[in-house]
This record gives sequence, C-alpha cells and structure tokens, in this order.
Amino acid sequence: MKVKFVTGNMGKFAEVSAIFAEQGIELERLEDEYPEIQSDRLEDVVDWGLDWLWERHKQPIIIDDSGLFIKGLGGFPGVFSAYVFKNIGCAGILKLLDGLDDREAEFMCCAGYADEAGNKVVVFGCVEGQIIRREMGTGGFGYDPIFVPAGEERTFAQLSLEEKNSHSHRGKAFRKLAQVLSKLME
Ligand code: ITT
Repeated sequence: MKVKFVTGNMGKFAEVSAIFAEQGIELERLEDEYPEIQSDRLEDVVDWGLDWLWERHKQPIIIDDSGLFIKGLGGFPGVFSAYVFKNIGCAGILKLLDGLDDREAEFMCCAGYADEAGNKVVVFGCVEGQIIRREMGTGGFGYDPIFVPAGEERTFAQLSLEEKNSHSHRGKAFRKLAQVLSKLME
C-alpha cells in the first residue's frame, strides 16, 4: 500500500516513514500545502485539511498537525508552533521562560488519513516532558533541542530517530494510524 504524506517538513517525513516501513506501508511525500484554519484544536485543522486535500488530489492522503504546549505559558505556542519557531526559535522560547520554574510541556500530534473509499481516520499522540534551560543536541527538528521527554535525561535532539519515535507524540499517533491502515488493507 502506498500513501502520500502532504508535508513540507522533512523531519516529520523521516520519522513517519520509519514507523510505516515497520508495517510494510510505503510512504511518499506529496509537495503541497493546505490552508490551516484558525482553531485552537489540532483536530479541526486536520479534519478540514483532509477534506480540502481530498478534493484536490483524490488519492490516499496523510497529514500531521502538531505543536508544543508549554504549561507555564498557558499552552503557548500550541497551534502557532510552526509560526513561532520560524520567528523566535528555541532561543526565543527559552527567553520567554526565563525565571519560570514550571518547565512542564507537552508535544501533541494529530494525524489524519483519507481515501477514496470514504475512510477518514484521525488519531492523536502526546508526550509530556520538560523544557530545559539551554539547547542540547543537533538531531531532529524544531523544538527538539529544548525538550526532554518524561523518563529520559536527553533531549529529543540527542536521541536517534528510532529512540525519538519510541517516545514521541508523532510515534504514538502514527503507530495507531499504521495499525488502522493495516486493518483497512486486509
Ligand atoms: P507541515 O508541512 O506538515 O504542516 P510544519 O512544520 O508546518 O509542517 P505544523 O504546522 O504541524 O508543521 O507545525 C508544528 C510545529 O511544531 C513544527 O514546525 C515544529 O516547530 C513543532 N514541532 C512539531 N513536532 C515536533 C517535533 O517532533 N519536534 C520538534 N518540534 C516539533
């Protein structure tokens, strides 16, 4: 089974490709963008994006909308994670957290799939952790250098792709999605 992943984020693509390969699902990247509606819920963005992309491509499609929700900042950057990362990066987040002792945060991923048979699947994954005080590690992407998942001492950027997938919001969401897709293929 071949599925197209609509994303401009090569980090996401590498992580999801590794998960799907384990289930024998071949993933290809489809270079396109979809309008992200304004909502504070990742699932609204995914639900609307799937319908929009389906009308445009009429083939099995996967998308991922994700974000970093920092407790002490009221869930910021949340649904604005991509925009905030482009503008102020990890350094800007560390500055905002300067002096704050509550460093709890959560990464959330909402993954969606739609196909010609009318199947529409939306699943979630999340991982709790801490924002550390300085950037560490060079792997991964986005906020990985400042996020340490619960139960680990290293940041996502210090883990291998497989290690990150075993803990991450995306790993959890896409393992669920891969299971559903395997059933649909039976
Ligand atoms: P798409 O083309 O798939 O939309 P994107 O990077 O714009 O790629 P999102 O809109 O889902 O993706 O934005 C989520 C942002 O949250 C992303 O750009 C990163 O900055 C951050 N993020 C999400 N997952 C992450 C992860 O696993 N590690 C680090 N940062 C992550």
